[in-house]
Amino acid sequence: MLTLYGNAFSPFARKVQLILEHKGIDYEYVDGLARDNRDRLMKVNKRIEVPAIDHDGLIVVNSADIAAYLERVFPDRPVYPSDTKQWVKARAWERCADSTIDPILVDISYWVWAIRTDQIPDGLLEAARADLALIYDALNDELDGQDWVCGELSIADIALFPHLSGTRMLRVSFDEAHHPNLLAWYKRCRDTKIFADDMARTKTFLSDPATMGTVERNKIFWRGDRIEWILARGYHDWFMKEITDGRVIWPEYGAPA
Ligand SMILES: N[C@@H](CCC(=O)N[C@@H](CS)C(=O)NCC(=O)O)C(=O)O
Repeated sequence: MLTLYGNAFSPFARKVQLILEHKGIDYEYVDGLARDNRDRLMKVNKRIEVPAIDHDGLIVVNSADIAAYLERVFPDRPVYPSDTKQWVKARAWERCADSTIDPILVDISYWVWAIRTDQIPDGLLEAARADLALIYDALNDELDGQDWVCGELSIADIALFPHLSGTRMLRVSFDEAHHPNLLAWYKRCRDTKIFADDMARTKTFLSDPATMGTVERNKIFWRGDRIEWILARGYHDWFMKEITDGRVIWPEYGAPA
């Protein structure tokens, strides 16, 4: 039996769920970020982060490690390209989604879903747009003449889609006229069952006040790359105030079990 500790709002958990769906692997689903499941999640991941999987008692955490594990144990319908150059490229885009796009989008998302009385700090949205524009340009070039980022559908598409599907709501979407290949790719994803199902799950989660009520929305969970981006863009005073105002949740630490 394989259990996924996921969350329909987490791009990392969505990435893993997309891989499970792509490979046709049966799994049980637990919303790991629902308050009631916090203790259960902590038992499998000391950082209290989703995604995590429990596969017949073997625990794997961190989306890239889970993706590598699933590819190893369930090699059918691969998500990593067999060609070495394409493999390197696919890993690079997965890493870009995980550690460059995610921090930018998550750091500007707090004024959309968290319970706050303040406004987004001046210039933060513009900084996000400028940094994302470089990525959109590169992705648009990558997609020139091909349907998927690395030729065949791969981890690159699977890692990028959950992030890019949120950019319109956050008002930092790519420019459709300037990025036609990216637009065509995005439409192609939406027409592909695993991505359509993923979007439907997230939409249902966000539109249901009952599920939104199960997650922490007063304090914000901060970690590595998301702190790096907010500091690199000069918002250290704002961030310090978040800490001193007691609005920060830090990950827990522990050795691999
Ligand atoms: N490096 C991790 C990052 C996972 C991560 O950031 N998870 C977030 C959700 S997107 C989380 O569980 N945060 C805990 C919380 O919000 O309470 C991975 O790739 O799996």
